[in-house]
Amino acid sequence: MKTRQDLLAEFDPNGVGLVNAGLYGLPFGLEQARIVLIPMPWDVTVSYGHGTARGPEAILAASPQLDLHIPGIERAWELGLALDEADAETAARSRRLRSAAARIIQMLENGADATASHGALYAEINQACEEMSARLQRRAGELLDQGKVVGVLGGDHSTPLGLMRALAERHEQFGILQIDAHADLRDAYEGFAQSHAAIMFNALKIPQIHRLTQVGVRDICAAEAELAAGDERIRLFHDEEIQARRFDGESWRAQCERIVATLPDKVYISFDIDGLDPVLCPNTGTPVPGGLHFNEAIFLIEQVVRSGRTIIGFDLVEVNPAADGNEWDANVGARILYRMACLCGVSHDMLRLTKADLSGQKSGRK
Ligand SMILES: [Mn+2]
Repeated sequence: MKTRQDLLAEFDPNGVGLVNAGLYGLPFGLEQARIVLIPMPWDVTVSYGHGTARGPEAILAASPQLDLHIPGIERAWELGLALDEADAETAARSRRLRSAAARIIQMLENGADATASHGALYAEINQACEEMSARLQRRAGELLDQGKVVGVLGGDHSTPLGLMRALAERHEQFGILQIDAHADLRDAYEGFAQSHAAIMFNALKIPQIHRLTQVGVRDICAAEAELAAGDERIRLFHDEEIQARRFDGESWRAQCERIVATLPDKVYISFDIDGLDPVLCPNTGTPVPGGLHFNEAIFLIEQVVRSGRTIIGFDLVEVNPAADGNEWDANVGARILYRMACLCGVSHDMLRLTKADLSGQKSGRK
């Protein structure tokens, strides 16, 4: 079997990204990979625009477009990043249950009590969601036990719960940094226990998760705001407050320092693409005006890494390819994913940051 070094010796990072090569045109298989991304083509409980189940394949297709060089990260392409094979059962179930769920969501939107009349269908969907999470938990556990760092590529925001659970079996405590337009703190949504809008409510049931830091939230219901205010594990950085502080002259760096200070040493990053300005994700399921810009999000993650914290896992969710084949959403998603994976690699000393931190402050990171 070829090693990662063998493959790198043959690899030209300046070459044309081959469309039939792996993710980003990289040569690594699972054996050589140090970071493995598990695709989760699943969007059963999506309430508004659907299609995020096609996110992983769209990001894979858009990924050879990227240049692999990242200014300030030494030989980033050497990280060893690979995409796991999609679980065919997950994709098939999502397709089948998605249309059933859409029917009952439409009934709810028309004022009918579908939870009463369609109890059996709800039970089937809720069970399928639980099984989806259990399958991911098993697969992520296998990869973690092989020494890989694992990321999830959704799919909707319900998909990474199984990875969080697998990490909780292996780490005593960790925190989540969530970049998202929504708080996702609903106690079930539209009758679905594992709704995309309930992911952080469900994550907080995992005892090992003792901090949830939310950034960019700007669409939040009263019950979620009450929960966020009353749960001492939650730190909410509302998008409007972030912008207002900037209008008043507080730098993004200073804000990032306050955000990073809320996080423990081990950090899981849950990146909902709708946390960004919708200009960068026009087709995402539930877009909201406002949000972070690309470089602000990357800078925030970089500050997490520079602080010496370790990114123990991550996800990118809710990337929704346009129905007309426009690659923009997937292009942005592919870039966020690559940068996040490489910064995760830096936090594990797999890669090295070479650019100076312009603040001049010493960082915990070599
Ligand atoms: Mn979300």
